[in-house]
Amino acid sequence: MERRSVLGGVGFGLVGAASLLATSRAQAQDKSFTVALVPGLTTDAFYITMHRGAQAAAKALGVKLVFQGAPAFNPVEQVPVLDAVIARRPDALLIAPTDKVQLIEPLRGAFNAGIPVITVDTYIGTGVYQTGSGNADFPLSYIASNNTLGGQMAARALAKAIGGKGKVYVSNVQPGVSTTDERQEGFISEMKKDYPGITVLNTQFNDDDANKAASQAQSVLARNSDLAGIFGANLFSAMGAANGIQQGGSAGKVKVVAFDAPQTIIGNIKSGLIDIAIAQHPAEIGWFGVAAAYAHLTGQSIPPAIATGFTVIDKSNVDDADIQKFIYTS
Ligand code: T6T
Repeated sequence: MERRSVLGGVGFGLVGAASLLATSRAQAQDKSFTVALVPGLTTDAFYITMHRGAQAAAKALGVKLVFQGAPAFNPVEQVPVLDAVIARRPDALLIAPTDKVQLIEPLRGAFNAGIPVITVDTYIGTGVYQTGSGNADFPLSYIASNNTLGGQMAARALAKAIGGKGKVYVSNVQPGVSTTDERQEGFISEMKKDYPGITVLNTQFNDDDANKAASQAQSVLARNSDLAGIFGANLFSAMGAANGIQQGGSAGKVKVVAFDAPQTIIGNIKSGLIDIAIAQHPAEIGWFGVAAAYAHLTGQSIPPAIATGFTVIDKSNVDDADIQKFIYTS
């Protein structure tokens, strides 16, 4: 009798525990978090790959992920998208701000609405957050490549490709974008420091338009028949510069170092049009973005900066199996 009642008790306990588990799972589901990811633009393989990494983390953590962005990389188109996202009151916001100054006030709107903000890829202000100083330290964390270092790496690669002498220039997006500003600064300072035989011509700004970057490459080439190399500071700048050089009949003669690694750039490395690509790890940025948001939403502390890595791709490793995961998804 005694024994039966004990067993009965255990049985009841198991049933009770199971229903408790089910209830807490239901409650957890009720509380499942929505994280919004606002990219620099939606059709860029870099942000598409970032989205893929974010989706993987969201799936693992049971987070609902919303991906909403503008069709072009500029504040005029990004801010209305951001406002619409804020109106939907996500539990946290991941965003790649398209201008380090112009996005401060729109993002303060999210902060004032109680939405935790984490910037991915690009930053606002100085990118140094949670310091208690300045007008743009309210985001919780900045998750990105070390872009100054990336620019320095590009300078060394281009200097090597052109034998340490000649004229080069940076093909860039537009001033005010934290990532590409830092790549340019890193590139120019490294050239000045270590390569006295290299002349860096004026930067050409293309508004993230590969066609514009291509015609600029042809114009610079027309003015400087001895042009030795170009640093394409992002995906569209690099693709455009390489096309311009090809159209100008100088493929292989003018060396191109690319930031970013979509399929097209990989193809250009194989054909010899581009010498080196510095691949960022956008999936890693997206993954850590969602993980950091989730950590914060569940009461953990998160670091104010998380640096993700690079993989340098050239002809020697472009077909290696372990390189393939760093090629961006289209
Ligand atoms: O290079 C990336 C990104 O890091 C940058 O902020 C903007 O351009 C890209 O999205 C590539 O197009």
